[in-house]
Amino acid sequence: MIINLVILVVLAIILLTIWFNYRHNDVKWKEHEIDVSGLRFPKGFLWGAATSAHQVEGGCDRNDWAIWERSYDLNAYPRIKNGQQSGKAADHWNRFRGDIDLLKQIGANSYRFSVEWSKVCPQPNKLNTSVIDHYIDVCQYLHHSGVNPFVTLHHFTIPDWLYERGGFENPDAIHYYTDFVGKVAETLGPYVDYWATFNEPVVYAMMGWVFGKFPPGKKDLCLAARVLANILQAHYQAYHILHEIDRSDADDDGIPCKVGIVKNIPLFDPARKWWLPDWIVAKTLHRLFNQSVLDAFIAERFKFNLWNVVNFSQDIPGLSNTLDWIGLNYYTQYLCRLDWKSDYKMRTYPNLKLPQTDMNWAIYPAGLYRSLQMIGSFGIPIYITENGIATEDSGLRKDFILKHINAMHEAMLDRVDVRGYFYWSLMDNFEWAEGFDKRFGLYHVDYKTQKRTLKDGSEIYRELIQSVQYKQHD
Ligand code: GCO
Repeated sequence: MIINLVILVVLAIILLTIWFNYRHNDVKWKEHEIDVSGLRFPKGFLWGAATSAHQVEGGCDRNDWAIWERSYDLNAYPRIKNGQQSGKAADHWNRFRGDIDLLKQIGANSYRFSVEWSKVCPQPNKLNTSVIDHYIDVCQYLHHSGVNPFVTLHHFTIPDWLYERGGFENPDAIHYYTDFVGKVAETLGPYVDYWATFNEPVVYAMMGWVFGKFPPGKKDLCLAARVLANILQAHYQAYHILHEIDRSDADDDGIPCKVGIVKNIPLFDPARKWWLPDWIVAKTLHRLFNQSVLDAFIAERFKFNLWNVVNFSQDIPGLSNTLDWIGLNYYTQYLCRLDWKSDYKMRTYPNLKLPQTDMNWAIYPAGLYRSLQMIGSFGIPIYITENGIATEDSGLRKDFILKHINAMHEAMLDRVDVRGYFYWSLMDNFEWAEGFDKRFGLYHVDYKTQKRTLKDGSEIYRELIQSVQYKQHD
């Protein structure tokens, strides 16, 4: 009897492992034979670069990050590498015209940037009109340059007064956020059609409430779940507010307002494909990081579960009708294994057989194809809102750009509806807890002089934008 049971269990394990391997979608194509001039894109495809206010503007001294950058952990180490502070950053606040010219020089037709909540609302429900005037200037200069604005409303930072009130842990944040969104929609609506409500909610919640690397530096999965649920509620409300207020069609395409959310999709794969526990870890992390939020937009219920640590479920009625598009940030793949000594018994690490970026992220272009396939099932337009590399190596940057754009093109050939690609980032900037040392920019920034220089490895992006062909009809 016992022997039969053991045989049955072993058989089940083998069959399940075979099934996972069979279903695993590992794509391959000839990456070394990419012919840029052979790539075809739909007319109106958006080519651009992305930034976020805190990382580039400078003078963001009234938000949670300003507090975080000046604080220390329990071992008296500064929160940011080498005790760096964002300070003037890339001085984009003052240099935005020159920076938009840089976008033009590479042939981009769109720019993803964020408005800094703490500058727009220095106090609860108060609008700083001179700050809004600044963003209107940015939008007008973009318009004059033929560059489409793509505005992110929350890119990781919150005002210091909201931080003191518990940030997104506190459901009051929903009301403060939607008040801010309404004010921005009223003032920038005439210039902007594309709105991203939140950037990478899961990264935000994990880094701030699980890994303790971003403010508020907590380690509590249950709080992370609460933060995410509040963010999804806030997204739902912001979607309707934006549609109600922004009725002016800035780019003359007949649609005045297009609202989406930006989701980072890291790929989680088993370190050992023949070992079922690694598959289970990979699937568990995928469910936690990727599916939890994506599924909420289908099921109208946000579920966040991990072993017996967190078991969260909240209905969000109406959520399924609140995406006009979805933004994909794609950077890398993680290999996963069961590890009794690690937190939550799971360990992830980069595939060292692949080339690595300065962030120690493995370069895995096929992952872009796979994540596009994954969100392609939503059946709504997709924008790649971030994809890029931190490296000092020109060859690696060139290769990265070429292979990822090729992977995107492959997905489009397989009928995934991609409408735009934004390289992260336009220029070097403040990489959060990593400080200024990790250089993602297309343009190198000399922080002493603020001089920008196009990197050799970025030339390919300019060449590509200028040489790809456009389809007349789909
Ligand atoms: C994020 C953000 C960006 C980062 C970029 C590189 O994903 O953390 O959207 O602000 O700078 O992704 O890490």
